[in-house]
Amino acid sequence: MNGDMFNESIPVIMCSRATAGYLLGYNGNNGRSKTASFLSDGFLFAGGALVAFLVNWDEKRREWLKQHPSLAAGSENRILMVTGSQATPCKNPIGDYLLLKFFKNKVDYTRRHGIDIFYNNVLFQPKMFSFWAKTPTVKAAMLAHPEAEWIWWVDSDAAFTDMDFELPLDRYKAHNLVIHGWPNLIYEKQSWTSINAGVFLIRNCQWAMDFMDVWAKMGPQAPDYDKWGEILKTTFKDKIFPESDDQSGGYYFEGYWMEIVGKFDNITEKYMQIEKKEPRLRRRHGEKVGGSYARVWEEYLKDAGYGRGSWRRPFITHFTGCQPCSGDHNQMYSGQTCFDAMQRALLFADNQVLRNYGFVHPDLVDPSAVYPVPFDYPA
Ligand SMILES: [Mn+2]
Repeated sequence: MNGDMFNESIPVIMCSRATAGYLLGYNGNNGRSKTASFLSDGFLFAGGALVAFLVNWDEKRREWLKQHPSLAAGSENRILMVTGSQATPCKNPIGDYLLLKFFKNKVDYTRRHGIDIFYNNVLFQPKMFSFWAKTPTVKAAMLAHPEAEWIWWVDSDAAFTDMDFELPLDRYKAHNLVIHGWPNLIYEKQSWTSINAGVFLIRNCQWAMDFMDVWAKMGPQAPDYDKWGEILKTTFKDKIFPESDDQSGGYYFEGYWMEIVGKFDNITEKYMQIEKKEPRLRRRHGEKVGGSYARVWEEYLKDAGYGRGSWRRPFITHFTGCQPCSGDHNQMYSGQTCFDAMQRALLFADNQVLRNYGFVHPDLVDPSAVYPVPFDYPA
């Protein structure tokens, strides 16, 4: 890796070897208190803000895991979900209502899959607002959670619409970053303007730390904005796994809501037909054992395909352009269209959750209407 690339053009005003930082605070079995400085590489001013930087994170993380064996077990597949929204009330009068429902949706998904979640409501780097707020948050989350191998950023305006689906982590073994839609961006347009990083999965490692810095510098204000396509192509190619629903075998790593929401009723109907045929899928079961039922589902979903044209539940539906909090939605569609679509997606997801509790929304329009369902529904 070319280390210089990350340093050139950062206006370094002050660079100190800070002694304060992240402490292991480890008490060894021998009774002697061993306290090692964990994040001791320093701070620098970049773009007018104080930024922590560190090196050798991979070694430090490995050491930390060695000292916390109970957390080391299973760490290779452990995910921390990170999401967030603004510190102040939404301008859109129903914005906070929507954000709560979107957050509930993520809490439902993560609870079902044993994933921890961090919801950030402040800017970790004051000059980095909106999209750029993600990178300092993700970096901080990496340090706060050495036990997690992956950080999974999911935008506040993205909803899980398949509560069973799990990330195929084995496909990403050789990669550090999984993001939607890059083949096209990297190989044809080499452009960052149209990037949609509403959902990405990034490994908790030094490469990712450095990448976050590079990424943060690619803001629209960056002088070397155009260079990034080329840099990515040559340097990061093998590190990045581009998930695209255009590729065979792809799925909605994140899907655009306008292509999805019209299909919910059909999908519900398809799944209902399968449930009527298969008694195993009608059995009321504990949330924590949903995985074994998901595997039964897969037997029936084999023919459904993935992504566009599939009748499989879309994994994540991203409401790009709807701006639920500010209400400044894309003028291509009305605010009501956005609201209805978000409501439908959230209720579509909630129906999958409520089933374990013995309830169902009769339609995807009214969030307050629920019916109790008998055991063995919908036999
Ligand atoms: Mn978004």
